[in-house]
Amino acid sequence: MEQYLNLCRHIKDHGVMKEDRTGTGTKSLFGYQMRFDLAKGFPLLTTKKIAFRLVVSELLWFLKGDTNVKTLIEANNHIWDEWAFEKWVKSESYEGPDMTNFGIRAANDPAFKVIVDEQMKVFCSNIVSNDDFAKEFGDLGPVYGKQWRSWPGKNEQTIDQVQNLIEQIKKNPDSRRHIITAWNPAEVDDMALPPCHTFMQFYVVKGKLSCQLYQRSADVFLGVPFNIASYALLTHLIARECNLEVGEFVHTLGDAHIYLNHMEQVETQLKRTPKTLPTLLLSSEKASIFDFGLEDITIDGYDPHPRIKAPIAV
Ligand code: UFP
Repeated sequence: MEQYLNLCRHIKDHGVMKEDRTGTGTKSLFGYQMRFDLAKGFPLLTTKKIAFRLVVSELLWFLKGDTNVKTLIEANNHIWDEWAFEKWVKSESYEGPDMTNFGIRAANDPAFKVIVDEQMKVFCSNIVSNDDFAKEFGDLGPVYGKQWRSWPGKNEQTIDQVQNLIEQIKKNPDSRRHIITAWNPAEVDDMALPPCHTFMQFYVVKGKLSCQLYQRSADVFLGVPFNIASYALLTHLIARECNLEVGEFVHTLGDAHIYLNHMEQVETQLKRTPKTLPTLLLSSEKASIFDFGLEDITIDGYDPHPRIKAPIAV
């Protein structure tokens, strides 16, 4: 994963200070590309521990077409909580302490973070125990799952981009139109977070499937290692379904940034030496990508350096 460490170094050395929506501040640059040969091991970062089970449960959630955090929270995956929580604390139903700009305030004020964490616990337990609450506040709007599996088409019909992609890769591998897009301009404003990984293209040559992702906005410390693992896994799943070997994952970034409150963590990571990449194991029993469950996807030989904590910019 030298590619990833090179990206961190490149932003450190050549990035420019840039203000951002969250008020945190970043060092940023525009346009960068990494390539990962998936035959040479699964690209799960080894210079800090990544919770692979979270990558798996999120990807399966996308693939099922789900857009409600309830499923994720039930799988003990809390990566989308902040986005749903924000909707709740801004609503009339919310009666707790003031949560205006809770993300940046919690990052700068440990006492306030305790209060946010308490409210977040209340939120998560409401989501799990109360179906009406989950329907109203758990839904993130038409985010990835909706656009991937049921993009609103003509005459009230929906388009299943994932199913279509698989069919086309099987029928017409040489096509240059193997595309899935999550960026739906008509619906972006209704999403809790406009898609960061916006557009992917697949490519088949010599029996190998490659995938290129265009990511419009990339939180290099927290988001990117996760995004690499997620798309590498998606490429493996689709390759398996189409009887192909895996080729490369090509990761193209738009605004590639390191948040200023992640700089120290990045330095820690740059001092570490990468280890051997793990291997992905997929159950041979499931016929279709849509049938995969958490237990069918595991990683072998993952021996990373310890976890590094960092606040998420909301
Ligand atoms: N972000 C990622 N990867 C993701 C994801 C979010 O890096 O998969 F969902 C980061 C990028 C950015 C923030 O720092 O989240 C989104 O903010 P904005 O919409 O202002 O780009």
